[in-house]
Amino acid sequence: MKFEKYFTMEEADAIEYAKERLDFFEADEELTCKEIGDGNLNYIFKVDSVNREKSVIIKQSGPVARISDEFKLSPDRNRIEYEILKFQRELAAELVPKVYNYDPIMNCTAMEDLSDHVIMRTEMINHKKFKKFADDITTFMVNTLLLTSDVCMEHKEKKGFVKNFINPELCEISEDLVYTEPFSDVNNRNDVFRPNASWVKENIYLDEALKLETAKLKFEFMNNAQSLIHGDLHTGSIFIKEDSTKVIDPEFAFYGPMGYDIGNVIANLIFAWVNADAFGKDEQKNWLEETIAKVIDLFKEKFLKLWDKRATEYTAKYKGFKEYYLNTVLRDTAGVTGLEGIRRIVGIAHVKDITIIEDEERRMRAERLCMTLSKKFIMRRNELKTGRDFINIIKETEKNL
Ligand code: SR1
Ligand code: MG
Repeated sequence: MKFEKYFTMEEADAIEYAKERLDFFEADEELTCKEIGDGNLNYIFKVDSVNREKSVIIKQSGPVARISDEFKLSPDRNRIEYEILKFQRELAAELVPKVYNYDPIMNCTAMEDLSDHVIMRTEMINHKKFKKFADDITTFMVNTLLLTSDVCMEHKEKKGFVKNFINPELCEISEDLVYTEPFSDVNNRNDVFRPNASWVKENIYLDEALKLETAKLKFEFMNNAQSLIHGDLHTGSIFIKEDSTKVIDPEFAFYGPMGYDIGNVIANLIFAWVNADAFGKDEQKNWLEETIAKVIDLFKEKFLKLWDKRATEYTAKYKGFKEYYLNTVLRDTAGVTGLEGIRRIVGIAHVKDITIIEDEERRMRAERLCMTLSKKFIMRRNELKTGRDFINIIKETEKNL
């Protein structure tokens, strides 16, 4: 009876829920539970068996965001997340966790416990390096993005997906927090590091040319139903260990531009790079530069190969079209790299890579480095076609700041 009407669970409720509702533990098994979520939106319960090495994650969506109850959110995001995880596992098997159950009343999903992995942002702040990352994340992106686009999917089926994964409230969060508020001096929830306040005013809020480009990119985000994108592919949405990468948290998923996911990955690698710069970790910086370049170049290589193998749309096979299409994806990637690079500094939702820098001078430099290079990614997005081009923007900014 207890779980027949929605309520926000506590740890003890999650234990009861696991016993009553999941076909996972024995009825008399002794269980423990810890709420381990540190994201902006949801509650994550890790339920463990005391005597057996068995555990499960129960992720519950509340009606408001954790970060602030100003964000009222449809718990339908939990359904979207469950269905997307199942679907992405078909497209990119080992790179996505297993999901066991979705409960539309309690708005929760039970899924594989990935505690042997660590959140990638944490590992980046610990200045760790992961050899397989560029290969894994590009496989994930190429498979989930290209195979859900009109290039490969039957068009009526794809339109059904567009409808099923319409995600207006979560899209509104991105439209506001990524595309609008960070560039506006009024009507925003921005949270600017005080020593950089006048810099932000002069270089972001008053830069009309930059603002025009962000408007173009916002309309691209709202109107280009290109692929079933993850929608929030930052290093906090990735679990990692030496030989394995798992992409989690696709609750922001909807049909949007491919470049949104790729740009998010690149921007968050840049935050790690800026953090490594602030702490003088040169080896980490080098690895990050190589990885950023590899993500772009491997994405291109795998994308073109998969296109040849799996394109079904007749006109997509015309000579020169795939290269044209890929160039538009790279342009959007560079644009989103810049948007994410600015919004995490100026906007309400920060990243630890930057906020962990305690020294005021270093944090000022780190933020300005991010914002300056991000502006270039936005303004010069049409020119950036290779991994080297992306790195050149970073290196040139580093040299001149
Ligand atoms: C109110 S949610 C703030 C941010 O957290 C999520 O992870 C998304 O990145 C969103 O923009
Ligand atoms: Mg998330």
